[in-house]
Amino acid sequence: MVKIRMDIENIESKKIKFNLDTGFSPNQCSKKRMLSDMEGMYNNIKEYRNILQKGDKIVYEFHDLDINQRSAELCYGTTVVYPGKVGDEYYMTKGHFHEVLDTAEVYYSLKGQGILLMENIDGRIEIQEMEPGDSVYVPPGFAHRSINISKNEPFITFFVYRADAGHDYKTIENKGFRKLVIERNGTPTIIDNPNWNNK
Ligand code: M6P
Ligand code: ZN
Repeated sequence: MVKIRMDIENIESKKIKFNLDTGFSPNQCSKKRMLSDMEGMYNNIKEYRNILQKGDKIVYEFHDLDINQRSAELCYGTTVVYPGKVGDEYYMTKGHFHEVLDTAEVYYSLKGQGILLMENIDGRIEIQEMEPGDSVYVPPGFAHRSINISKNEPFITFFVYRADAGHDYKTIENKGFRKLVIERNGTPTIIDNPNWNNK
């Protein structure tokens, strides 16, 4: 690599390395979501409690670089969703709308097999399967959830969104997504959420 001497003080650009294999950045801490943080997210509550009783587990972790939350700036990072299921439902992120609803997000998949589940406030559902090298554009107004459908490897994505977008979890916490992604006969299957909006 060319060593360029830059004698500019207080440079504003950032260069951050994300390991292509693990998705992690050697010098950034990651936020962790444990199974105990996913109360009410899984359809099979009995199985959720059974697993939790045997000990908490990490479901996913992500770098969400704290950039100034201004509309002119971008927030970006990586998410690692581990392989696993609660009953027949795959490990997944909580899922959220953006507080600034009319903002988009881009995902780029580095590893694993995943599904990006999206839903807007009118109930329009979009589903994109992702494998390494795929990018998906989440349009403004859509809630989004990353789901790991791999058998035994993490689903790793790089993401970027408008830095002031914010995260609105309440709608998903209260209603859930209209669709669930489960494993049926060994195959990832999309089904209607039998408990949608009746928590
Ligand atoms: C995504 C990004 C982040 C998000 C993270 C965890 O990669 O959209 O903004 O925080 O995954 O997902 P969630 O916030 O739904 O738990
Ligand atoms: Zn988002």
